[in-house]
Amino acid sequence: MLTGAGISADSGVPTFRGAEGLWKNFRAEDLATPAAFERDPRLVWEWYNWRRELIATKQPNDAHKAIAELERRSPDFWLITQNVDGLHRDAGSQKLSEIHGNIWKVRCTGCRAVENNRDVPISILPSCPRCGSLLRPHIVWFGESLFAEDLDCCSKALKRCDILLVIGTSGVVYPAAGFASVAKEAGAFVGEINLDPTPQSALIDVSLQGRAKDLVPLLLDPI
Ligand code: BV8
Ligand code: ZN
Repeated sequence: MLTGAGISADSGVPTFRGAEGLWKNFRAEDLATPAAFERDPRLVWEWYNWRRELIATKQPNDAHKAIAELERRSPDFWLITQNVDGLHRDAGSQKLSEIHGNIWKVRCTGCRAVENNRDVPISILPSCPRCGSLLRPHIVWFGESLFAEDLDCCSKALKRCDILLVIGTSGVVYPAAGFASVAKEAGAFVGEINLDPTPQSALIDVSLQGRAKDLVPLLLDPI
């Protein structure tokens, strides 16, 4: 399975390209970049702190829970999520790749140590307890490559899966936006659950329009 921000929308987490996704009139593409952090780490940390405070109050919804149940029922299952909110893990998913990172992890810009950090609010600007350098969110920003182990794991899963279900993503951010065609070329059946049509809808075998919290749990019902 491949998920995006739309699966967390029903938990109250703003999507990226929906109207409510803006923060102080900044777009994610303006703030989630190494250059933005270089230029104004305080502003970037204020944005992440705002999202951490918001996400800290949110719970997984029925779609997250249904995916965790599908994992338990499936002998061979993998979840690729673009979301950084951690709600799939909170719902019980264990076989997953958080390919854009996790908002509850920080990485030291000096010694590169990665730690869990649940401080809400997080001190701005946070420094590494080991070496004192500035901490950054352990998140893949625009212009940064995904983590090699995630790319490898996703490639293997996409090429061997019988079915790929793409849920709640607008399909504009690469390389994730190309994953449906990777699976399709490898012979998989590809389904989509989304509120709106996406650039991938044309190559998808079945595209269901609706809310993830309503449609994903139906996958658990025997036909
Ligand atoms: C990389 C972390 C290469 C930040 C994010 C081709 C190949 C490779 C790269 C590129 C390429 N073309 C362009 C690029 C550059 C760039 C890119 O794709 N830009 C886009 C804007 C054109 N890609 C990158 O930079 C990637 N890096 O490949 O680098 C490289 C190689 C070597 C060396 C150096 C570099 C890195 C991309 C990762 C960026 N980080 N997140 C943060 O979160 O703070 S991306 C960000 O967008 C989020 O992770 C989010 O998940 C992701 C995708 O958005 P969606 O999840 O789809 O959310 P969106 O709001 O767009 O859509 C929600 C959908 O849900 C909608 O369709 C809506 O209808 C639907 N919906 C809403 N409610 C519901 C619903 N559906 C169901 N139920 C509902 N209730
Ligand atoms: Zn350090």
